[in-house]
Amino acid sequence: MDGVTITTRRAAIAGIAAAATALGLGEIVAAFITPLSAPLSAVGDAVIAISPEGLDRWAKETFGTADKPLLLGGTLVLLGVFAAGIGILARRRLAYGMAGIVVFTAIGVLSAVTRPTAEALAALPSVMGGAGAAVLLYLLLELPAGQEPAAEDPRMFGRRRFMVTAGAAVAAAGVGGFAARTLGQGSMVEQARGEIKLPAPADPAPGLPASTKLKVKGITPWHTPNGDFYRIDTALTVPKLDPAQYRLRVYGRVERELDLSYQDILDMPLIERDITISCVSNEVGGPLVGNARWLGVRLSDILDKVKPHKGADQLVGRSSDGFTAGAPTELCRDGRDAMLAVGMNGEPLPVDHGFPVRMIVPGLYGYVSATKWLTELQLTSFDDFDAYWIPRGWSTPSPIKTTSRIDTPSSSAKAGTVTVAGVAWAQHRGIEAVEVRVDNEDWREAELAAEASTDVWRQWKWTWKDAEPGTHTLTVRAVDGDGETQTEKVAPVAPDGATGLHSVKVTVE
Ligand SMILES: Nc1nc2c(c(=O)[nH]1)N[C@H]1C(S)=C(S)[C@@H](COP(=O)(O)O)O[C@H]1N2
Ligand SMILES: [Mo]
Repeated sequence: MDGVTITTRRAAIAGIAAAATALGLGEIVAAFITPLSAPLSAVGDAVIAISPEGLDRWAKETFGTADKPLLLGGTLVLLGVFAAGIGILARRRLAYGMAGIVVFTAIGVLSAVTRPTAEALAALPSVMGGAGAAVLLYLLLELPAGQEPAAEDPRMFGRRRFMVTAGAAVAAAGVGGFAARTLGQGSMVEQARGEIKLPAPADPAPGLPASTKLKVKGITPWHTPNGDFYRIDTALTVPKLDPAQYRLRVYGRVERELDLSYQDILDMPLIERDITISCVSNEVGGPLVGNARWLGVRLSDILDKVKPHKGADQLVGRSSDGFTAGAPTELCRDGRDAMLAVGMNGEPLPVDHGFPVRMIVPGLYGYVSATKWLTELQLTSFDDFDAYWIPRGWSTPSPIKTTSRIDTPSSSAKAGTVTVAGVAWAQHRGIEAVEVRVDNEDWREAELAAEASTDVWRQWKWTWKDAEPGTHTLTVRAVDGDGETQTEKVAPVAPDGATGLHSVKVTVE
């Protein structure tokens, strides 16, 4: 070989640098189209979309809400390994490396153009990223190989040039890509959100008696602050909708279609209600539940305007990213406070929780009702359309299971008097009683906070007077507003919600 020697290690680094450059360039180009078309987002989203229901559920159960960072991290590690391989192949023959880049570009392009919301130019970020990677690989591997070695120290010359080229490319793509992510659409939407002044509700939330909230250390706060509210969705990159451009289309089996702007929605009479929402994937005792004060338009007001046809028994909410959830039309207008929410705990919906508009239906799990980033309401039937989670093994809408949770103590307590406390929920039926059991003793009636409405959870507490040293098991169960006692029968989260009783093991000292 007569040019500068290229070591395997250097070839691997060249491959990784080319991949990093491709991702950064892709982010920059995507900032001018839509963040969802960036190669990493597009591929991640495609993986979520095609992953079989079992894998999806496994990821949720194993990683909880950390599944997205893990998916991204895993994708990056895999990409790094392949990129190093491409570099090594390119060292043997540049054409091999180029072929590898073409394959990866194709994966990016295919992922981007098959997203349900793909824009016309969705392929461009991956194509430009791939082109950038090809150029860099050529500069790093082919040019130096053909070049005359410098007289004094051939290795030195080659190494410096290599490091500068690779470093500059990765740094430029990295800084540019990061800037594109943070200064692009996302920050514009955050700014627009910050400038919104929500109108006062025509029908404010009913006043709460002081006794709605218990003063117990360690109990779940009655209102969940927005920053602590659980988040569940399939979005790897959260949709950022500009309220100025926002449209909500109401169509399907209706007498009259509607097309509303964000302002049109704000101009309608707004109601304000405390409503507890929960996720069907919540394990017994789990954290996927929260209570917020929502501000929004009654769904029945919207439905009265469009006049659904007979047989349009399903109201499907579709989000800007293609997710769908379908609720029974009748239930959305049976007098309950089903709404299109624009506000959450006194501020515009946070972007993570569906800004600018989402659906909330008291008494239904989120996956069949609570579409975030809502852009379409479609009147159809359950026979004609399956929403997102239905073909993935989850059932059509069914009532939320009666659930109770012990918040405190969590694992240890001091002997003597111990306050046991938590929350219980059975939205739209309400909670009538909560009972606590120590080990295998009798069930004891807990004290309940006042009921704000049947659509919210109730805090409860029970004073354990004579906690003796040792390990004890505390168990809780609730009775719902229909007088039904929470079942101790254990069921998994799929297909329609977990059952069983929440227990904690407490070491008393
Ligand atoms: N667009 C969109 N909306 C969605 C989802 C989703 O994946 N995408 N997930 C639903 C599910 S399963 C739940 S439990 C709730 C969670 O709402 P939160 O993230 O505001 O708590 O949102 C619902 N709305
Ligand atoms: Mo959910």
